[in-house]
Amino acid sequence: THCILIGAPVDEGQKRAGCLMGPAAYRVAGLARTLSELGHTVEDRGDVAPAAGRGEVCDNPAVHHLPEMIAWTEALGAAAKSAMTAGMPIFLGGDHALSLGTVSGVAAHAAAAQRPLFVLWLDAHSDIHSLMSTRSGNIHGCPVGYLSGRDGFEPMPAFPAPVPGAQICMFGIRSVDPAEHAALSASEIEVNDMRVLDEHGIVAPLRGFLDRVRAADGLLHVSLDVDFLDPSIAPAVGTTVPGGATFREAHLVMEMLHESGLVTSLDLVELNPFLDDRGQTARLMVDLVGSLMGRKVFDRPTRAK
Ligand code: DIR
Ligand code: MN
Ligand code: MN
Ligand code: MN
Repeated sequence: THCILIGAPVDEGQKRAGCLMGPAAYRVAGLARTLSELGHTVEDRGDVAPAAGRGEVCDNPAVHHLPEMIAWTEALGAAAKSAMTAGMPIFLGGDHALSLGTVSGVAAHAAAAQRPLFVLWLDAHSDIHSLMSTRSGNIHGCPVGYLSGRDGFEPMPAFPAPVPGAQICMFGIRSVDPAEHAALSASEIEVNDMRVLDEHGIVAPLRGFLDRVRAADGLLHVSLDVDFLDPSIAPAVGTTVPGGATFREAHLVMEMLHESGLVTSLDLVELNPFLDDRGQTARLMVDLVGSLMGRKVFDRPTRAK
């Protein structure tokens, strides 16, 4: 695979400064070396820089940094769309608001290629607010609302080719606001909360989703929020929630994604290196990308596709 690293030092989608150091931390933790040692080619396109904000406002006074986020969304959308024609983009975040832009570009590419886009959301949070429903005003809680075509995003640019709920699947969910609960209930989004993982594990629900992607000949965008992981193994995130995915569960997700051969783009989001413990979380995230891109102890017997 030709892996295209794109830094997205977005810090305006929440209020705890530090995510802007994420791209540097992934580079220091050896992401490029990990990928090339697995036999991939790596192209680092550096960090995306947004244009200046234009002073846009919306009707919810809680929302902050809207002009900056519109500029990020436009710049990252363009970077994502162009990278999709050249290889597999890996976006180094940056808080989760960056996905408004990355998924915009990926969705525009999918529409042009006439392929359905599927989205796998690995997160403690469902991130399905609109600009009108968010109480915190933190736009990192809004990307799924935006990419699924929810109302309430004016004056953001309209999302190109919204992703139908039936093509969105979430894992690891354990913190959902009331307005998000209502939006999820009214959607066809598959929400695998932690209770589902407790009862059924990772394998059966994830296999079901991947089989649907394959049957539809879809593209698959994976958005990996650090807080998907349990805080005991991944402390470097501003919004830790107890009871997250374990080390083994997270690697299992990544190995299954690798075996599926379906992943066409990846976000790494919410790493706040300022909160890390000697690079532990950055290294874990790089190791998870290693598993996603083919690192394993032994080959598995091939499963009939
Ligand atoms: C909460 C927290 N739902 C909010 N969201 C996220 O602020 O809207 N935290 N994404 O990481
Ligand atoms: Mn998130
Ligand atoms: Mn989260
Ligand atoms: Mn978060």
